[in-house]
Formats: sequence, C-alpha cells, structure tokens
Amino acid sequence: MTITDKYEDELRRYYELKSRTEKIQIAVLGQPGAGKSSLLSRLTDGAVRFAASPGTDTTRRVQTAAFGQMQINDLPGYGTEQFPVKEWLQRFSPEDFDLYLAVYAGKLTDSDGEVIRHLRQWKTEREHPVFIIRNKADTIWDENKTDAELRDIIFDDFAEKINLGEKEPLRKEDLYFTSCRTGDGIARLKDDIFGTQVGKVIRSKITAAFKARSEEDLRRKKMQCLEDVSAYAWAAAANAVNPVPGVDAAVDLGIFWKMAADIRESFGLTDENAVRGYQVLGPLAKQLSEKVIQFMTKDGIIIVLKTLGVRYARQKFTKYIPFIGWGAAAVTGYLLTRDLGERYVEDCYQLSLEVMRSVVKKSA
Ligand SMILES: Nc1nc2c(ncn2[C@@H]2O[C@H](COP(=O)(O)OP(=O)(O)OP(=O)(O)O)[C@@H](O)[C@H]2O)c(=O)[nH]1
Ligand SMILES: [Mg+2]
Repeated sequence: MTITDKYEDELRRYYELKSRTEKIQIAVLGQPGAGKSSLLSRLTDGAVRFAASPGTDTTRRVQTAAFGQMQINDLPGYGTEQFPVKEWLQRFSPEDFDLYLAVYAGKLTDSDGEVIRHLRQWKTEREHPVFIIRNKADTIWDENKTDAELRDIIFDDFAEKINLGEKEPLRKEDLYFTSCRTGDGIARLKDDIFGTQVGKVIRSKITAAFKARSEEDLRRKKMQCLEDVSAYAWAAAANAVNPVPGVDAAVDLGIFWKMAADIRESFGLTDENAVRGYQVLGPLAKQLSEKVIQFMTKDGIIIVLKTLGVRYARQKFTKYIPFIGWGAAAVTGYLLTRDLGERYVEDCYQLSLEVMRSVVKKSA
C-alpha cells in the first residue's frame, strides 16, 4: 500500500466518522424583524420553529435547533442599541459557523452592508457560503413599475453597497428574493442551500480537518525521527573511536544506511516504485522523491558523501575513512550522520506532506 492509498483510505474513514458525528453549523442573521425566524420555519417546512413576532427584537440570544445533519442557529438582530454591529460581531463571532443566511427586508441598511461585507471578505481554506436574502418580497410594490423592474432596482442598490470590487462581482442570482407569506422564492433558496451547498460544505469542512490532523501526525513523526537521528549519530561517533585495525578511524556507513531505511519506514516510504510514482505530483514532489530514492542505494549514498568532500578510502561500503586522527573522526562521524540524517528526515517529511496534500486537494 502506497502512502497515496493510505491517505485516501484514511480520508474516506474520516469522512464516514465525521459526517456521522459533526453537524454543519448554519447561522441566520439580519436586523430585528427582517423575518429570520419566519424564514427558518419556511425553509425547514415548519420543523424548526423559533418565536416570530411583529414586535422587534424577539430574539435576544442565539436560538438553536438540530435539523438533519445541520444545526440551525438563529442569531439576534444587529444594528440595535443593544447590539451595534461591532459588538454583535465580537459577541456572536460569525466565524464559528459554516454557512450563512443573511436576511434583510426593506432597505439594505449600513449595518446590513457592514455585516455582509464582513462575511464575504472573510476567507478560510474551506467553503463557507453566504446566501443573501431579500425577504418580504410580497411587500415590494410600486404602481408605476413592474415586479422585474423593482427587483432590478433593489439588486442595483444592493450591488452598489456590497461591492467588493472586480474580483468578486455580484450576479443577479446572488440575491434571493423570498416571501414567507406567499412562499415565493423559497424553493430555489432551499434547493441551493440543501441541494448543493450543504454537501460541499460538509466535504470541505472534513477535508480541512483531515488535513490539519494528518499534518499534525506527520510533524509528530518528524520529531520522533529527529530524535532517532540523534541516537544514530552517537552510535556513529562511538563506532569511529573503535577503529578498524590498520586504519586511523572510520565512519560507519552501515549505521547511516540503517538510519535512512528507518526514516523511510516511519514515513511509509519503503516502496521505491511508489516513491518514484510521486514524481507526477509536481516539480517539488519530483525533486523530493529523487532525494528520497538516492539513499535507497549504496551508490547513491556514496555520491552524496563525495559531494560533501568525504573521501572514500576503501572499496568496502561500510567504512568511510576521513584521514584524520580517531578523536576527530568520532566528531566527524557524529556530525556527518546527524547532518545527513536531519536532511533526510526533512526530505521524507516534505514528500509525505506533498503527497498528503495532493490527496486532500483531489477529494476537496
Ligand atoms: N409580509 C411579510 N411579512 C413577513 C415576512 N416574513 C416575516 N414577516 C413578518 O415580519 C415580522 C418579523 O418576523 P420574524 O420572523 O419574527 O423576524 P426576525 O428577523 O426573526 O425578528 P427578531 O427575532 O425580532 O430579530 C413578523 O410579523 C412576521 O410575520 C414576509 O415575507 N412577508
Ligand atoms: Mg427571530
């Protein structure tokens, strides 16, 4: 089994576990009376019912309810005396949620603009869709204009206030017109939220968590390997002060050989063909894979040592003999082993990271 298979396998298991245990957090936000609670009831066919009332400020605390794989959070209105936008953003930290429904009715206020811009600008490496909903569409009326004309005017006003520049132009379909009274626009909103976005959010949330966890795993392996390298380096030093008869001192390449194999084993990089296969992942992976493979053969190790200026004195692989006194040879053996070992750990670590990331990217 190659590490690509291993990561894919693990990711799949992680998906299953997480999707069973972790709910998608949906936040509903807007100014008091915009119709947040009414909209939630509509979207869930009455399954989620939070108090709705004609008086403003009904919802002062986060109200929350489970809905299938989701947790729905009805947030208190912002832009009030109690919760000016700044305090509201701090207190209810919208960054904690996965998907947002921003609801407004009537004119888009400065407070709405501030919150919606905040959400659209807030970027992470995972998906967190923001749906912007102009509710109470049934009250849009003007005797001199058609419905379509009125919606265009509302969209233009919205686009002007939320405009984040060329990079993220707003399209007409980014503004959802709904009426909780007539049910108008509810079906499209429902489809877009539950039909497409929720699935995407679940996947991206899980892959991000998997990535963090796997990277942490790899870091732990790296730290363990570095400790092992240190032990090997001491062994190399001890070995050098116990010289072969007839020569001054030698650096034991057998030790280095074993150390490299151990490092590969820790990272699951034992199969040469598999390691070679990672070269297709990109130039960095190619470069790293070549380095990892180099220490799989004795000739490869000798080439590296030569570039370091270590003289190869005998035809026997295991002993490198720096022509210096044995005390110095012990230090040399230690430093050489440690230096090569640490570099090798780094190469194996970086290659594993590349492979893992490519699996995560592929499935995200
Ligand atoms: N005409 C019309 N009235 C609506 C619509 N949606 C909600 N309302 C009414 O608007 C009022 C406020 O609705 P809520 O759902 O309580 O609004 P909210 O945003 O939850 O309000 P707070 O919890 O106070 O922040 C209620 O009287 C609703 O019946 C709609 O689409 N059209
Ligand atoms: Mg409410």
